[in-house]
Amino acid sequence: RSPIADAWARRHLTVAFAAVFVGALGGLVQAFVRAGWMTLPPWLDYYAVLTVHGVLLALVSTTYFIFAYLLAGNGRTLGDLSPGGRRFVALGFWLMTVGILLAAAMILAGEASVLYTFYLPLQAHPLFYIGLALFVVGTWSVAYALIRQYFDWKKAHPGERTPLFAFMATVTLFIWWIASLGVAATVLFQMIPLSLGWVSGVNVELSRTLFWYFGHPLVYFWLLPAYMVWYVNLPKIIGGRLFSDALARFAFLLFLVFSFPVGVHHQLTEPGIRDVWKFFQVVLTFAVVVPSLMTAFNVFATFELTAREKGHRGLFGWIRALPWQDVRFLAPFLAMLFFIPGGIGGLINASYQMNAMVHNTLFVVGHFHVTVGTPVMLTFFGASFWLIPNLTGRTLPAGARRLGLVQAILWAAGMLLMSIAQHALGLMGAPRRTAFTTYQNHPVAESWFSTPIANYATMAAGGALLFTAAVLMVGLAVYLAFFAPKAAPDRAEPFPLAEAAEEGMQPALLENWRLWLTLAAVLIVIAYTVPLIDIANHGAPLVRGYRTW
Ligand code: HAS
Repeated sequence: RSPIADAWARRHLTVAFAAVFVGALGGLVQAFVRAGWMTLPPWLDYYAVLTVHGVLLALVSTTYFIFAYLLAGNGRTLGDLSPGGRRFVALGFWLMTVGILLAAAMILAGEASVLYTFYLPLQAHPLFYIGLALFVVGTWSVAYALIRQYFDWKKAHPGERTPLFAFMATVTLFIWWIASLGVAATVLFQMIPLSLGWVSGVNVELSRTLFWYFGHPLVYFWLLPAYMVWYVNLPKIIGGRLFSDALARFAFLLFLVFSFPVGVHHQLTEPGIRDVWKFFQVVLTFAVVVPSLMTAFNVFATFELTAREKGHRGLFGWIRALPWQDVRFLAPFLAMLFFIPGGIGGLINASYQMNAMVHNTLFVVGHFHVTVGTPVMLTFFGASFWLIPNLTGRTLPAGARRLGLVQAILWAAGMLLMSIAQHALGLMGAPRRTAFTTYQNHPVAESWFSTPIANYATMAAGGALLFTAAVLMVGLAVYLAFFAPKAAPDRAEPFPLAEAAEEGMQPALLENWRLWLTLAAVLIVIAYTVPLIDIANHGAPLVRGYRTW
């Protein structure tokens, strides 16, 4: 056990689940408003609710859960935080928390209805941006402590293979560090000066490009910890070993190299970036799909290998051997299934021509609910069933396991309804972001969006199931943290850490950080230098902010 890291992991989890609760409530309200089932009171703006929903679920709950998981896992594999590391984690946690409280207060006050992408020229209150800046700096501090912990261990154990968990945590945190430089640049040098009135206009295309340089690797910062659960924890839960440790490390390194030079695939419809660079980044987007396919192979091979080792035969007979009644397995497995359409949707988005059809429609909203909303969130929910009791020295009672199965199935059912409706509505041209009220009661729009599937009511019904599942999850998290039976020392619910099936040393190449970080830097320079010069030289005239408050 690692008492210091565990205490900080518990604090991070508390914020994560508080954000899940408020964020899910925002989602429910929004789906009901779109379906016309609810009218907001005049003092509550639709876009403020949408911003709360996106910021709390996509940015806050994920980041805090990820840090909790990485702190706990590094503690189990590398040992506890050093006194220095502890100071960086404490500083980071409080900076993040003060920052996010400031930003959330501004959103709730209706002074920052800029959505979770907070693009310019939409302009929020300066305190919103200052809050965001504090949040980002705070994450750097926690990330520094964890990366440092990994390299200290490596130095103290020359020639030894680093633990897979800590290796993966380090890749994930490097991705966060390098990516967040982009968002920090636009917040510090464009958004804060504009909102304080220090400058009269900003280069919006530059801001969007810096944002998406951050925004796409951000999705891998969310995804990779879910992959860690699949690679490191799940094989142990099913009683087996990971098919290939080396392949898993290589997949993570490919994410480190290919996550960044692809952000322009979010800007395919924007002027100001030449086609050749859009094409180049689209090609690299298809490269970043490869490590996900490698993951699907490695994880599925692990399932099959484990079941066959236990004596199950036949082409599909081994599937029956998987622990379907165990929420610690079922929730992440359902999450994986959702990533199949999630990945296919990503490929559609990334295909230059098809993007023109789906961009800025509800299809994209459907896509991110079957990526971050389910593969990531449902995996985190499933992991909570061992992470929370492990961190609080408790057991996981059978009743909680059963309710966990109900939670996972409710979430999956709700997401199925909602995301199918979103994809279908998007293909029929329903816009994203736009409040439904702007075309409500228009007879053509109403008849167009009223088929059984492509229907706002189907979407809202899914949203209601999702909200129920979120409340159940938060209730279970509170129960596991405070009310589940206390265990004798070392008898708490274990933190499952699997071994790998293959033996022997890894190729040294896989831990040559200088090489992989240099490759990442080279690709970033190639993909972004000319587009940024173009944007600076020939970009649109400086634009005044559009104040949302
Ligand atoms: Fe995305 C927009 C392209 C992955 C999140 N994406 C978004 C937005 C979000 C988001 C939040 O190219 C909206 C941003 C906004 O607000 O504007 N995305 C991709 C591509 C991938 C991808 C190519 N996205 C993600 C992940 C996300 C995420 C992961 C969150 C965690 N995305 C785009 C594009 C846009 C976009 C464009 C802009 C659209 C626009 O115009 O605005 C790839 O990484 C996907 C690769 C994944 C796979 C799936 C592999 C499957 C696995 C499951 C294994 C299953 C098993 C079980 C083992 C190819 C690993 C099998 C069991 C059996 C029984 C068979």
